[in-house]
Amino acid sequence: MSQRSAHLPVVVSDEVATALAEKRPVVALETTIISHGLPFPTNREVADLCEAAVRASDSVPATIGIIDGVIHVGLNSSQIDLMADPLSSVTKASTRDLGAVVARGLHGATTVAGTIAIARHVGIDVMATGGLGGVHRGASESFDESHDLVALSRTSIVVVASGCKSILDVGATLERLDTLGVSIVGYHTDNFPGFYRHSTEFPIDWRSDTAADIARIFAGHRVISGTAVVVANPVPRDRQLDEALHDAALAEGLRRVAAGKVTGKAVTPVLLSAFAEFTSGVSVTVNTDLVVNNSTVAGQIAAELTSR
Ligand code: PSU
Ligand code: MN
Repeated sequence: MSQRSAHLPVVVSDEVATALAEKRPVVALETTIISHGLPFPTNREVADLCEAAVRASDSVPATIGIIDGVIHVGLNSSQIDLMADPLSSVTKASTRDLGAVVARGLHGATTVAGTIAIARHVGIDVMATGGLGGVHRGASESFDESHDLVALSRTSIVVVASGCKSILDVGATLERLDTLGVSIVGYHTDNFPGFYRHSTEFPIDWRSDTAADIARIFAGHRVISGTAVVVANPVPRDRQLDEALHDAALAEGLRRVAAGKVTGKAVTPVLLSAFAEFTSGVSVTVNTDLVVNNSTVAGQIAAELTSR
């Protein structure tokens, strides 16, 4: 248990607190993917699979979420049950929401932005997620860009992700990451991954084939820049979503968003659930595979960082 500010209650589990104190590797995991990104009961299984993957890489998982207005770093099993239960009322919490969720005593599932803010606050250097938020299609009209982008620009942390979600405008998202000075390193790839798809048409400048190399890059990067290093780890080709099915599901999702006049933080969950329905759950399997792989790689990078 650690309390850094009376105004923002943060409870770090004993296991995570001990690991951090002993400078052993820790990986932060988010909860929006559990509460708002994947359907029940798969979401609950994925939470366990990600933690197990981090452990298999000799690191300690720290799943982050807010319960009754208290931020927890290292949720226990029954707390993760609550996050996964569609009947519990869990607010999607980006950085801007943290103060309000805490002040109101609510439950909150943290996004990439919310998770890295908390992770940095307690001294965690690595996070794993599925796909980053980014610039939405049609953003020149809607102005819909994920706060994840800005959060990555001001948080010194490694985030392992399978690119940004393919529901987004990938090219515009990459341009924005460039503007914001966020570093991108392809893991075993020269192209930016396409979330449900192994790769996009967009090349990236830096490629790395080992966790030790990524740890070296971040160790230097963090000295001179306060931005994140995004490790872009693609889903294996033989596990990716079929391209035609992907494009048809995306068209259906975008149709639903337009027809329902969906805006703000509901857009991404509506698109992901449209994919799940339209693909009869295949997209959920792909999302599971990629986030578990990302957890494995994050654990390896965290282990390399602490052994430096
Ligand atoms: N990766 C997934 N599924 C998700 C997310 C990431 O595989 O649901 C979540 C993350 O929490 C990310 C959020 O920060 O989606 C982006 O939401 P928005 O576009 O509203 O910023
Ligand atoms: Mn948005």
